[in-house]
Formats: sequence, structure tokens, C-alpha cells
Amino acid sequence: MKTKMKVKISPVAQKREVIIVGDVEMGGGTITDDFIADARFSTLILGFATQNIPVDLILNGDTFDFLKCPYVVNGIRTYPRHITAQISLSKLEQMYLSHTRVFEALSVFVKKKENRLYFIIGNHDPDLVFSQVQRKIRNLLKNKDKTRDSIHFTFRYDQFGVYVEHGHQHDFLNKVNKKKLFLDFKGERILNIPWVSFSLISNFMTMKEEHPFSERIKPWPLMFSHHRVVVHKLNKRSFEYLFKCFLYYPLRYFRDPTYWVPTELFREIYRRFKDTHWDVDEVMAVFQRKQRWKRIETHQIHVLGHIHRWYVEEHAGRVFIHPDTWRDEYIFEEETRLLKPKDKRYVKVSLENGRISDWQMVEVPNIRKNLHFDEVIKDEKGWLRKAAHDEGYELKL
Ligand SMILES: [Mn+2]
Repeated sequence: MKTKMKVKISPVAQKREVIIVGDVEMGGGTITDDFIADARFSTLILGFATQNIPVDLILNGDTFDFLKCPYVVNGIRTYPRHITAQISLSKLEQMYLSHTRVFEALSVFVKKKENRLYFIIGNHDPDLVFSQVQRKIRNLLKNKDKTRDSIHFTFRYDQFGVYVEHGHQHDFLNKVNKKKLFLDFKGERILNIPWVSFSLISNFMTMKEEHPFSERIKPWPLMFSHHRVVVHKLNKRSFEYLFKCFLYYPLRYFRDPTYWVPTELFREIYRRFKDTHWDVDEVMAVFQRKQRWKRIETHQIHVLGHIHRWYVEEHAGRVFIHPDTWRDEYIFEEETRLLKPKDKRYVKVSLENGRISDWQMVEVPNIRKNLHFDEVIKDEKGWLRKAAHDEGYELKL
């Protein structure tokens, strides 16, 4: 007679990783597209796709740069301020054609059924709120399996004691009205984006086309102090635009909701204009103040993006992190006048049985050479092409 052997299996710890990558800003492959790290980024994603431990991959907002991606019809580039789902879909198609390699890596990633992909919505990709855009992304990633939902579009990730959001909701000029994501214009549903985004689209994109490299150079005040041409143009345009926004457009386009200026913005904009302060707010400080006020103590790790800067703060068992951007940016070193390509980073949180066992900021090795500021500003378009070439990306300018 056979006796049933009882085999005791020691419980294997359930492992999972939460990976957070911020501000990728993939554009339409035109002169205003600042993402060129396709090779490094897709290699990173494929690494997560093939590892044994399942992953929650969180693309923390501004994954796509819809804001600076032109709408191209018959070869003519425009930056329409009335953004319908059809315009967003056309931009998405262009982004897919320009960064196919990244989409393919993500498609491999979601094929593994334990993996989950989160698109957090930021201020450069508000178009993700259109259900048509979400459906198209699912199709592009060949996520046909309707029985499991491995692709998510959301404003925040909040699981396992990890809290992630893009951060623009804590930035006075860039926050969106989440209760009113759409506007009605002439019977069409269009995106309701912040006043600053409408301004950027209508007034500053042609300037970005003229000086496509300058905006990649940080810190901006230092870049401005050595690049007066840009400052003069910026001031002139801001002044004209502000003047029209308050005194002309409300009459000229009084039926058009995209020209409405929230009155509380007046003082704020005037203050920023005076100080040439067009950078984003210190969102982490605002976030922490709000959290203290609400007495939220449930999370251990907090990751915000939006600010293209590297930051880690740890106190009393709580961690606050900015992992910086994946678009092409440089630090201007005044003494040497060199432009040093920024390192790329991401946050990795290890979980065991649903609890955080470790976290780290991981640095992706730099493969780029330093550039010279004075040469770059003499030929911004030429250096845009050279930078892309150094990253292994062919620019279709
Ligand atoms: Mn942002």
C-alpha cells in the first residue's frame, strides 16, 4: 500500500519590484522633441521584461510630450490650442513612429502576465485622459488580452506604502482642474489645460523651434544670463502675450473658453514676469506641507516628478524622491563653460510579501561627451543633431 508522503514546502517569499521612471517626454521626432535616449531607455525596459521578479513599471507623468509635439497635416506643423481626441491621436501616431523602439520594449514588458504598466498623467500628456488615446496605446502595445488589465492610466499610484504622482498639481501655474478635464468648444470636446499650457502652445513653440537647444540647458537663470538673445525674445513675447491676454483676447475671442484667464493668476504672472521666473515650483515642499496638514502618515516612499532635478530626502523612516528626467538635458558649468549631459536615474523599490524590503535610486551609466556652451548656442539645430547621434538616435529634422 502506498502511503502519501506529505511534503513540506518552505514558503518562498513573494517578490515584486516597483520601478519609477519620470519625465521621459517622448515627442514627435521633430525639432521640438527633446527625447533621444531611445536606446538606453528601451534596453532598461527590456531588462525589466526579462528578469525573474515581476515588476510594476510606473512612468511617472510627462511620458509623452503632447504639449510640444506639433500637429502635422500635409507636412505643415501647427500647435492647435483646441485639442480634440483626433488631434491627440494624430500626435500619438507621430510619437509612435519616432520612438517605435520604446513602444516595442513596453509591448514585450506587458506580455509577461505578472507585470503591470502604469502611465501616470502629467502636464505634458493630459491627452491621456481621452479614452480613444488610452485604447490606441493599448493597441500599439498589442495588449489584446481583455481578461487581464495590465496597463493603467491614472493620476497616482498608491500601493505597498509607495506613493507616486507627477507633481504638477502642486505647481500653481501648471495644475489642472481634475473636476473639469474637458471644455466644450463649438460642439466639440477639447482638453481643458492650464493657462500656461495654452500660452506655451500658442505663443512659445515657434521660439522653441528657433532656439531648440537652449531649453535643455539648466539651470535656466544661468543659461539666460549667458544667452541674452533668448531672454530678449522671451521677455518681448511674454509682454505682448500678457498684454493681449488681459486686454485684447477676452474681447476678440470672448466665446472661446481657452482664452479665459483665471483672475487669481494675474498677480502671480506679473510677479514671475518681473523676475523672468518661468521655471516650475518646488513641488516637493508644497506636497510635504499639504501632507503634514492632512496628517497623512501611511506611505513610506513618496516619488514626485515634474521638476527635472535629482533629490532624495530621508527622515523618520519616510523617503521623498525626485528621480530627474529622461529627456536630453545638460548642466551648464560656468567656470569651464561646459555643458555636462545629465545622468539618467530611476527609483527601484523591492517588495517581499507585499512589504518594502529595500529601495534605491539607480543611476544609468552615462555614455555622452561634454559639449561647449559657446559652440552650441552658435548652431543650436546642428548640435541637436550631434547630440542625438551621440545617443544612437537618428533625428528626422
Ligand atoms: Mn511636468
